[in-house]
Amino acid sequence: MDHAADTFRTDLMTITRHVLNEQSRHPESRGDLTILLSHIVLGCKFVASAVNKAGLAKLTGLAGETNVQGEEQKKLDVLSNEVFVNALVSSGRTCVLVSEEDEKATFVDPKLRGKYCVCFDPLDGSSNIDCGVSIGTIFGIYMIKNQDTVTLEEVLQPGKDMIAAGYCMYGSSCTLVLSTGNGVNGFTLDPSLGEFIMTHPDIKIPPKGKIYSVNEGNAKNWDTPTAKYVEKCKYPTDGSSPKSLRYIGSMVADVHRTLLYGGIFLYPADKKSPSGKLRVMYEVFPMSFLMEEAGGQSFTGKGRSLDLIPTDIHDPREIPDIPRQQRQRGGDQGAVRGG
Ligand code: FBP
Repeated sequence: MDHAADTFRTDLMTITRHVLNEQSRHPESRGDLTILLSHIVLGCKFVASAVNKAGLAKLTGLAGETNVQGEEQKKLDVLSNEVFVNALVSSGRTCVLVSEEDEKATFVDPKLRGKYCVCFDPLDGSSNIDCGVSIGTIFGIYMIKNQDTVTLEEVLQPGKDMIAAGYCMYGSSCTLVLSTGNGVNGFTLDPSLGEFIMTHPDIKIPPKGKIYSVNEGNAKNWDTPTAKYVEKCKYPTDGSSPKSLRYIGSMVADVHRTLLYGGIFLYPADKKSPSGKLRVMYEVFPMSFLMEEAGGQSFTGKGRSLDLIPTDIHDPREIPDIPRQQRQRGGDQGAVRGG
């Protein structure tokens, strides 16, 4: 291994260079997606630095608000959300935003609009923020037919209509994994350059994995098929060795490990959360898009995750004692936001 050559590697494949190469594969492109992605990258760099110095800058702990899921918001949740909403609106390439931290979809001021809808979880794995365990940002991008007349109906698209997705993991190193529909690539932030450099080209999930990842603390609420499957991971009857359990409790980190090492990550619906816990538009869809692009699969237990058609921007949103079919489709869930 020629560390010297590596240290002074001069032909750097930055994420910007990679995205521009991808853009050149689409002669019709005006570079809007490239500009949008560069603003998402900026948001990730900001959050990476904030997470890094959270303890020092008193950014740990609660913000004193609760989000649409009824979860107490962490200071970093609120800060990350603000950074991404500002970056996405100021890109001039978005018309509607869906954030885990905002009850309503954000409709961008018509004067500042572009053709993309971005669904994002600004800081996933909140339960791990204050103990310094890996957390991350998740995003998925849709093209909107008419940015001037966009409605919430148009946002509630199946995951398979996404045109790009990614996550940024804030861990021992900061890694951004991205797909624009032509494979999956990983980039590591070089703090000395402030640049994301390609370190994981063309990620392909290993066909076989020795790891299963699930919160076994929910086992008593599982349905029989789930319980049987996990049992098989622990006590295989085909003579193969038992799988190892790995569970971090941050979807970004658990999915990142699964993409690189193989295996399975699952968050099954159960008696406590009959529709599951992971949010469809800004957790399940982006991660399923990446998993499929990397040669893996993503299922709901009943079908392909990306075929799901959400009925609400925060699906599954358990609105107590209002059965699903009575729930209003779309309705007034939007707010307007300018630069
Ligand atoms: P948020 O932290 O963004 O709400 O995400 C949900 C999440 O933290 C996932 O990252 C993770 O996979 C899961 O919930 C962990 O849930 P649990 O603590 O129930 O195992």
